[in-house]
Amino acid sequence: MHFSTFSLLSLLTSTGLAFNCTREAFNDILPSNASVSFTRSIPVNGNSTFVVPAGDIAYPTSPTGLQPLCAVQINVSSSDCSAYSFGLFLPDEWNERFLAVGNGGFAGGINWLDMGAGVGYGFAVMSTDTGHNSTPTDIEWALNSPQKKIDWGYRAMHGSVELSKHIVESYYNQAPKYNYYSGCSTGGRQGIRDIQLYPDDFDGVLAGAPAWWTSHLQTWTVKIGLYNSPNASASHISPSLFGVVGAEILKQCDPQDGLVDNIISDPEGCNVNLEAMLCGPNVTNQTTAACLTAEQIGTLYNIYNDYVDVNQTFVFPHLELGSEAQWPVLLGLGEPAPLGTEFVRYFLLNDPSWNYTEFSYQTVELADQLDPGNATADDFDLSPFYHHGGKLLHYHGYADALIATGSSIYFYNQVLKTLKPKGIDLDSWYRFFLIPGMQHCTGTPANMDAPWYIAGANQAGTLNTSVHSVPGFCDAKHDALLALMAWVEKDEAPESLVATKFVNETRPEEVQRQRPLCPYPQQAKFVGEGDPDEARNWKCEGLYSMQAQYS
Ligand SMILES: *[C@@H]1O[C@H](CO)[C@@H](O)[C@H](O)[C@H]1NC(C)=O
Ligand SMILES: *[C@@H]1O[C@H](CO)[C@@H](O)[C@H](O)[C@H]1NC(C)=O
Ligand SMILES: *[C@@H]1O[C@H](CO)[C@@H](O)[C@H](O)[C@H]1NC(C)=O
Ligand SMILES: *[C@@H]1O[C@H](CO)[C@@H](O)[C@H](O)[C@H]1NC(C)=O
Ligand SMILES: *[C@@H]1O[C@H](CO)[C@@H](O)[C@H](O)[C@H]1NC(C)=O
Ligand SMILES: *[C@@H]1O[C@H](CO)[C@@H](O)[C@H](O)[C@H]1NC(C)=O
Ligand SMILES: *[C@@H]1O[C@H](CO)[C@@H](O)[C@H](O)[C@H]1NC(C)=O
Ligand SMILES: *[C@@H]1O[C@H](CO)[C@@H](O)[C@H](O)[C@H]1NC(C)=O
Ligand SMILES: *[C@@H]1O[C@H](CO)[C@@H](O)[C@H](O)[C@H]1NC(C)=O
Ligand SMILES: *[C@@H]1O[C@H](CO)[C@@H](O)[C@H](O)[C@H]1NC(C)=O
Ligand SMILES: *[C@@H]1O[C@H](CO)[C@@H](O)[C@H](O)[C@H]1NC(C)=O
Ligand SMILES: *[C@@H]1O[C@H](CO)[C@@H](O)[C@H](O)[C@H]1NC(C)=O
Ligand SMILES: [Ca+2]
Repeated sequence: MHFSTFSLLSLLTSTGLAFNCTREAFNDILPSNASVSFTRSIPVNGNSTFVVPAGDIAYPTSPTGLQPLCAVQINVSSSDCSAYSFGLFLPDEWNERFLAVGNGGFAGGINWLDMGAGVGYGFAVMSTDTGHNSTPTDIEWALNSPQKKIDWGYRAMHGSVELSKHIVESYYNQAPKYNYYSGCSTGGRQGIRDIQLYPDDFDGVLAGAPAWWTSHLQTWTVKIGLYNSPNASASHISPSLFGVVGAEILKQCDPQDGLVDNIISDPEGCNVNLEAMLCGPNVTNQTTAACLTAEQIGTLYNIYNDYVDVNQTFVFPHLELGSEAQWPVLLGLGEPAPLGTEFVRYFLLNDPSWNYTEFSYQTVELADQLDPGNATADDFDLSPFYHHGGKLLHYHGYADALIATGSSIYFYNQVLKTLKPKGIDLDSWYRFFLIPGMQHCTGTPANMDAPWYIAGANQAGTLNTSVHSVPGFCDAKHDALLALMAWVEKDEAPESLVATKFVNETRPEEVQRQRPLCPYPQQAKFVGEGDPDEARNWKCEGLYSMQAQYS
């Protein structure tokens, strides 16, 4: 397979700017419900750091190494009792394209760091604070605030996109030729929700590990936390044992995918014997044990099986074998995690005194029924986006323990089931890539070392604050955003994407491993000879194992 190299430089254009980077100039072109909070110039030959304004608690890290640009923050009133803000980077050397980036969890804040990665390509880039100011796991802002929930659900994203396009067109005297989106987790949900409601907003959407199923995902977060709580019960697995479980699962599942390489490439295809971890007679101290009791093995069964409730109703997929390294986030607290409990308290019930002991399937049903903020991105009929000519590139780590990977498989299959009967094949405009061994949006367990870096949302910032794209491999074969652009603009569909693992995750000058990712349901297979750490020795020719109910 061949990929033409996407030449970024040929896209860059130095355009005559219509006005200067001043508050007054921007205020002149805004509607009456919007106003400029500030403007700031990153000058030629000056300080190339955009220092994040104090108070952006969700995204405090400042992007560095920026090109000369104009930064502007706009505040938009969205109802009598709500407002959202967004930031825009407008580079002097513009690639004539617009990019919106997303958020994470329930965070309220402008994601200036991902904007910095985006502007590195030459995009005019936007991020919205979604209408409130909070960390990802703090949901108190939603209490009795239906308008803020709508802003978070979809309104702030769409409104910011619309107004940004207007500003970009005014500033450069030219409308963007193409409009893109890149986000992971809640960011993935925001992109998908937006094209469900406003199919003309974007020409290309890069959606990672989307938190699309808000009503089920957040309630499952409570349910899975209950499996492993409280600390004192016999079935509780203390976080000190998660590593023991992860090591045993890796030992059993790594070879079953056909290659011993410390990567579980096909977790659904692993026949696992959990009882191999059962303690013998002499274990007295569960804190120091390297084994599990029968009750604890029972908890593992719950975790590795789908959440199915009354009348055999499927609620949410299970966590995958190989996801253990990230279990502390939802399973290590001795009680369900705030992403679940705070959702029910503040987002769903508006009842701060709700206790997780009151959780039942009725909580899930209520979440489905109310769907506060219309956040849940479950309109599987994406045909309007298809008819717009849009392309959707979707990915999910196979070792993600925050959003079960199966929820992406389920989403893909629901879209397939909805559109194939209408005569719309997905392959020409929607492709989904599983990333074996990747955790939530970024990273891989220390005992796995899987290649995962594809320049998706949140990824560049893990290397350093001035990186964009895939250092050393800035092309459509390795960079998912460039792949999306090639698909949209040149109709070059991504037959595969090469994921990269940099040495120690922090040394972009040294590659440890590269391996292709294949469009679902295809799986990469080692050709049998050569170095398995080189992508060219792999081919997309197998199929992932899968669970019947997800198809
Ligand atoms: C921008 O500012 C410069 C220097 O202050 C000024 O000469 C120029 O006329 C301004 N441009 C516009 C479009 O207002
Ligand atoms: C320049 O950037 C640094 C961060 O690298 C920041 O701390 C400093 O305040 C900036 N200086 C000016 C004059 O903007
Ligand atoms: C935005 O404007 C509203 C009033 O419409 C104000 O209450 C709010 O504090 C402003 N937000 C920011 C971030 O400036
Ligand atoms: C702000 O005003 C514009 C123009 O009047 C309108 O199109 C837009 O819907 C308004 N936005 C919000 C969030 O109310
Ligand atoms: C358990 O402890 C007893 C008494 O110390 C010892 O004889 C036996 O070998 C131990 N069993 C195992 C499996 O270690
Ligand atoms: C178990 O071992 C831990 C760590 O060595 C120790 O702190 C704890 O007191 C022990 N518990 C019991 C019941 O012996
Ligand atoms: C389960 O099925 C029974 C029998 O069809 C029905 O009466 C009941 O309402 C169902 N329960 C739920 C929670 O859907
Ligand atoms: C449960 O134990 C963990 C340490 O393993 C501790 O951090 C946490 O606070 C405990 N949770 C509760 C609810 O007691
Ligand atoms: C919920 O109830 C349990 C059991 O009564 C109690 O241990 C726990 O502290 C309560 N949690 C909160 C946050 O109220
Ligand atoms: C959610 O969407 C539905 C259907 O479009 C609409 O009837 C409802 O008013 C919306 N609710 C909110 C809170 O936006
Ligand atoms: C990677 O990190 C480990 C532990 O921090 C360190 O010992 C090792 O030297 C690092 N390797 C490289 C190539 O930087
Ligand atoms: C970040 O990584 C890039 C790519 O390797 C490198 O060129 C740059 O010097 C690094 N910047 C910092 C601040 O470490
Ligand atoms: Ca393997």
